[in-house]
Amino acid sequence: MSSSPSMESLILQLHEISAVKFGSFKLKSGITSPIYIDLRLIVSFPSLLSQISQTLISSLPPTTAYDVVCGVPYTALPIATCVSVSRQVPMLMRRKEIKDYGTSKSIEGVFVKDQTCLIIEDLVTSGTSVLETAAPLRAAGLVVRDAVVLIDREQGGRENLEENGIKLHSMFKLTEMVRVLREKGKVEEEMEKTVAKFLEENRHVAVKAVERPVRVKGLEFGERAKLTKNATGKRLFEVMVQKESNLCLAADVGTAKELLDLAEKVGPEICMLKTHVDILPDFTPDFGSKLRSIADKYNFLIFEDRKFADIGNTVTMQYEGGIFHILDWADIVNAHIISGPGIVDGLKLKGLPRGRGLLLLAEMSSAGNLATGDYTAAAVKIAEDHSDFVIGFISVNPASWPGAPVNPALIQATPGVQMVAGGDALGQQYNTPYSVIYDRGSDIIIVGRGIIKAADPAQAAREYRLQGWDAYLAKCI
Ligand code: 5BU
Repeated sequence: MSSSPSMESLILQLHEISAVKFGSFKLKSGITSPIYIDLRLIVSFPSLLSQISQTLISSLPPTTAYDVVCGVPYTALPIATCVSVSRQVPMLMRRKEIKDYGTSKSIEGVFVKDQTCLIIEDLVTSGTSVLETAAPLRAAGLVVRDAVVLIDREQGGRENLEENGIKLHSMFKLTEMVRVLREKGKVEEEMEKTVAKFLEENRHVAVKAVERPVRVKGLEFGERAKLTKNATGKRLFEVMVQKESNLCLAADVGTAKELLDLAEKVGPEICMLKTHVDILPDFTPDFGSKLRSIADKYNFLIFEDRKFADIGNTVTMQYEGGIFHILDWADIVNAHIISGPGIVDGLKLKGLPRGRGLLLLAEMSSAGNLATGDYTAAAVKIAEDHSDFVIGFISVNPASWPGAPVNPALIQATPGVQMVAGGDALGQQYNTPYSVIYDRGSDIIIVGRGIIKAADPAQAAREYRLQGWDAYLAKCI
């Protein structure tokens, strides 16, 4: 197949500016490659950048329809910008990091649900970065069907994207590029053969890297509901199935009024709402009944994150009495096991007759916490011994526990979740919804600031719900 003169000229220019190099290069994956492509350089050559952008977009089949474009950060951002400006198509930007302040949005720009977004990328190897950009776009309600790329390294990206419903269009393939450079006398025939051999040997390496690990098919929530002995645990599984939601909102807002307003907005998206009732300065005795009626309206459970930690006798009083009367309105509470199994007996005494459920803190999300190893194992043992009342765990990486997965009747709920991994200034550690549910074996994502601080918490909750649920579905396949 011969390349057009304009394509040949682009390839020669890329070689000219050393965006394409031959030799021996260690790639991020650890593989040594005879060819290295660095398209970040093109920002320094505006005329080339403009030509590339024009040729790229013209290389799409004329039937490709799109309302907006989005470049994969960072190298493709200037290319997408040029396309947007020259074609007068609006652009979106996907954040790689989400700010802890301001809007906390993962997608910047204006769009409406069901618009079609074309993804623009510089180089595709396995397709992972395109998928990482497609996920939040899709979670926000956009349709992603096509991705256009400057160079396809022919290492499985096309097939991988196809499997995920994305058609890959490339301006040229790596082998074509090397052939043109050889024909123009820029590389020796020997090097062309070396590159061809390298591609042949590594054709599927990249795909393997993004393939899901082989794992035992996860039991569906509906099946697990039948296994649990506790009425609240059963209900939680059922609500998750009914609402297609494994999202728990951590409603850590400043006042009871704000909390109730937020519950109204986010209610349709969540299976559970988590409170810290002792942070509400305007708490009144009717708080519980008000929240309860919102929970009934939108079909979610209430989880007071009280983290009981005392001896059995004391916690019975803390659970039932005081100002908050937690037992009256919270479906679920949680407890540390530092004081031993007596704490479960104490809480059970009050909670079980009311049909309530308990989560045990088997792990924590904060840096340097001590809930690890034998402590986690002790939580599992106590849960098994009290499975009439204990409905599951607060956990971080239950897939790593000895004997994992543990009893499927027990639910795993994980805090420390945001769209982008990272942390806050006080030791909180974040993982993404996908890694929490799929890789780390949890069931429920607990999200606070990722939703509360968003400009539109209901929309953000929807994004988290879709991501969490997609990851759960992937686990069931
Ligand atoms: P964030 O804003 O998404 O970081 O809020 C996390 C919530 O989960 C917050 O209410 C914490 O008190 C809660 N949490 C946690 O972050 N880590 C833990 O190990 C446990 C609870 Br237990």
